[in-house]
Amino acid sequence: MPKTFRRGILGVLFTALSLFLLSGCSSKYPVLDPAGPVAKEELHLIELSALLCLIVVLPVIILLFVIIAKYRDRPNRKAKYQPEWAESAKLELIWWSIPIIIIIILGTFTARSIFHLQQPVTSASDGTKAKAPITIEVTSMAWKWVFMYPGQGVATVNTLEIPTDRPVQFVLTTDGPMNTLWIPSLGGQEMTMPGMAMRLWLQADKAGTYIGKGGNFSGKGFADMSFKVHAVSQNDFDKWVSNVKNSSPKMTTSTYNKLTKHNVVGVSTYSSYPKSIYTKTIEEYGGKDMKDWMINGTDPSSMPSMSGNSGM
Ligand SMILES: [Cu+2]
Repeated sequence: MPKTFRRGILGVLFTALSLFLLSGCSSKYPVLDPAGPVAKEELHLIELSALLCLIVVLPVIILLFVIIAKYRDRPNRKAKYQPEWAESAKLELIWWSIPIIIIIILGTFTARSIFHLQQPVTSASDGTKAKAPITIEVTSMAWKWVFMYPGQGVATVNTLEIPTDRPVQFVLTTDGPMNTLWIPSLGGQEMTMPGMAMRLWLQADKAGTYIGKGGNFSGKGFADMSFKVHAVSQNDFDKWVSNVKNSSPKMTTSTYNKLTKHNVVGVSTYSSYPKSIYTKTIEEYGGKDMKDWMINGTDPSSMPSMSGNSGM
């Protein structure tokens, strides 16, 4: 290879590497810049699996070059030529035991986190005990998001307001195609499925505006199913609620039915909504045949305990 050509390749590689490293954990990559305890715990899992992968990836890449250098056929080759070589108990032991150990470590930590995240976070960002959770009922539609606040009595479309430092229990269903609710800054996604009330605990430590979106392709208007999440202090949240109550129109059953039509709409807020509409939607799609805890959307205590305790 001519020297200038080689230098050119090195230059390109170096630029690419520095761009990658210097871009850091900006808000362009919300998963790498967690704004709450759930996303933080999930980021730790991502980091752990990346590190464990390196245990395999690094030696493989190094060995590739070592083997090319050592075994290539050239005049002064010192390595033995062994075309009949087939088996080595020692090597087998190495390349079976390492992945098994990696899987055990990864499996243990992943299972621990999964069970842990089935429960609300118990402490606020300053280490004090977390406030009582707030429940938000989420309905994905073609192609919009409807959020209902049973505790506050208000509803929104394509915009989400949450208090900081307080666990949010999302209850998820769909009145249209399946989707997933995803707020990458706050944590991983959970499915919205007809006839079911799925649950997702999230919490924002920092006030700010985060991106929310659907993570599961649901047809033509899917790309427009993104919304802004405004995480604000409890005070500002209360102000927002009373503001919506005083100045926004009511969501009637006919408003709701119009929303279920296949179209893309903007942001709107409602001072009230038909109380039973969420449960009705779940029942309509077969929820009435499900077990109680799947449709009884507003009561977190009705969910079967998966971890047995929250001390993990
Ligand atoms: Cu499912």
